[in-house]
Amino acid sequence: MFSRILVANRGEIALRVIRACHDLGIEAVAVYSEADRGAPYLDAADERICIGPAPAAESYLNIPRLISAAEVSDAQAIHPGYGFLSENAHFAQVCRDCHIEFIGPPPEAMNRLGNKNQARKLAQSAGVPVVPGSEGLIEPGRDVTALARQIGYPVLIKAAAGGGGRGMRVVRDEASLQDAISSARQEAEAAFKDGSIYMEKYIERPRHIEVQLLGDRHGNVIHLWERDCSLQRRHQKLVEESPAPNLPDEVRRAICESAVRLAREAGYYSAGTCEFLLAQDYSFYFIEVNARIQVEHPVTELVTGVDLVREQIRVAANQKLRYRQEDIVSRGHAIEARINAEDPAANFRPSPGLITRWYPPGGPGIRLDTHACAGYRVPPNYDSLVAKLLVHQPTRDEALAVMRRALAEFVVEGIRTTIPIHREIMANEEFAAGRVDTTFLERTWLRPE
Ligand code: MV4
Repeated sequence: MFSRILVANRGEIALRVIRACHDLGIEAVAVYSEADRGAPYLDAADERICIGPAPAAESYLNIPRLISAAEVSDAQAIHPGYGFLSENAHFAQVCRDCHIEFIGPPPEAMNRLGNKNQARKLAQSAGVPVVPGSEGLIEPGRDVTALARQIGYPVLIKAAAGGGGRGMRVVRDEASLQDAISSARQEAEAAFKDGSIYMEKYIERPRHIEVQLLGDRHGNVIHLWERDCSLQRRHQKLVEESPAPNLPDEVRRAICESAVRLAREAGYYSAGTCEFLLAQDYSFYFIEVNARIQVEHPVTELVTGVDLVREQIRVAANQKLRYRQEDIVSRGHAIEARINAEDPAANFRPSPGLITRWYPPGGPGIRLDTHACAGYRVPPNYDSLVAKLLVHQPTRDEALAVMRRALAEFVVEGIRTTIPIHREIMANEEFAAGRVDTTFLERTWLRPE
């Protein structure tokens, strides 16, 4: 087992990894940019190394600086957290070449799953449902009219180099197909310097269901059930929960077992998440794999009792999984609300600055993963997440009630946060009934962009 791990990230996930290291008796080396100098969470680490100025390219994304920090601090492994370099296959390879263990999946699996077309083919060979579509890119000159008829309207034109919903176009009838194809190609070329596009059946008002995976380096892969992440704003998740409400058990099992088949096919290990679209008729379709620990991993930790970050470290140290699939039982209901330094009343404009008052909730069944406190200055340079408020209760109704109480207690001054919109969401009857799909927020609250 490692004696020292370098945590190549910042904020709440850096603190989360530091805690997992300490729970395993491992020393943690934190890195920080000038924008994070003096941040209180850094005091939790055993050593702190400044890796550069505020811009991420010169600090948290700077591979030579991270490798140097690991070498000067004698760290045997690096945990990338999420975001930054967490899904960068080149970084994972550089760690391997420098004999520093990368705590995450192998670069080969990252490459296989990072390419949309390869991932789709892997899914098909693993018997995992994919959205009916063009089976690859739409090359100029292809008979798109026949293709759209074969798929069936409405169809969705997607930019191959896009992601997070960028460069998508819904086409509901043949008359508007050609214009949509050419404008989608132009937009993709302008936005991504790559005009490649493909076509899929458009799934109306889908839910976003994702499956937590955990694999070791001895061929064992298990799932840790699903999370419903449908409540999003512009492809940024705001609320996640498990189990997914109103999901029949046989569908739940089918989705989770599909994810395990795909992970095996990809030779995946460490923690990862398989994302699916769930249609209104409960048919489901693979969309992508997130080859990293995710922001919302505590939702799964609460309902299964498994410490995912600690298991990632054990897997990286070549240990076999301590769990068999039958050991993973989901108990109760967990909900996470992402507390971002943003102002919902100002179209979620970022709201960095000094936190002058911080009164967090507590009590039975509440978990608050945060690096913030009174006196902490939220820097403007990075993502706006300042805390994850989680509730775990025997039933969803009880989890909702405790979440409402926790949000009512939570006082933050000096910056604006998403607490007010979470209070409204948790009071919304559609949400309370578990009838939320990915269009919920824009239909219920948000002005169209
Ligand atoms: C779709 C879709 C409907 N039909 N594909 C958006 C980002 C990318 N991860 C996949 N996305 C979608 N792909 C087909 N064929 C609807 C979405 C989508 C979405 C998916 C998951 C979570 C939130 C979303 C918000 C808007 C659209």
